[in-house]
Amino acid sequence: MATALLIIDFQNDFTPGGALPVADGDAIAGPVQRLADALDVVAATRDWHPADHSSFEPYGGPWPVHCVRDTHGAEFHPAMAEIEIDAVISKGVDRDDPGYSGFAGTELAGLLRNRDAEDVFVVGLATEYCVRVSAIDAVREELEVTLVEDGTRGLEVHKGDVARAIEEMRAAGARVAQSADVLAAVGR
Ligand code: VGL
Ligand code: ZN
Repeated sequence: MATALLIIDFQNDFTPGGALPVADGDAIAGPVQRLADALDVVAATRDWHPADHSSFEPYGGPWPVHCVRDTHGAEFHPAMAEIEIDAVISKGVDRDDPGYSGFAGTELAGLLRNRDAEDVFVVGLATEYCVRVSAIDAVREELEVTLVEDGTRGLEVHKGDVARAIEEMRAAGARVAQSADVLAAVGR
């Protein structure tokens, strides 16, 4: 059985200076890089929206325009350049698909299965949206799922959203750990 790091949407628009910034979103860089070095397979999702995506405010959605495909905002955060990524999964590609889950309508589950990666560590942005939904879908795919808490940050639109999301992931069957403990456990 192999280990995998699933990096959710560590993109310019979700980090300070971006269109939908997560406060401190860039602070996950260290844990994400250390985990990427230590785990067997690295898969990274990216929010990859058309310019008229239904989640955008001008089209009736809740969010400012963000992560429009092939724009600077949709590019991975510069810290990702240090990481050897085995697979990139684009999501939210269709106008009417919210694209919160890295698993819905993508090849991600099959890819992890092909690599025998059943032990999946989840990091990225934002904790209570794409990280939450992806981690819960990973449990549904019968993977062993660990949320690495210091490898994720949230938007916290409402106070307590991040804490509630973490409890929801735990209740669904995900473990919650800190990167130092994961690194110690895998012996690197
Ligand atoms: C996300 C809001 C809108 C995320 C994506 O990556 O968590 N959040 N699109
Ligand atoms: Zn989005």
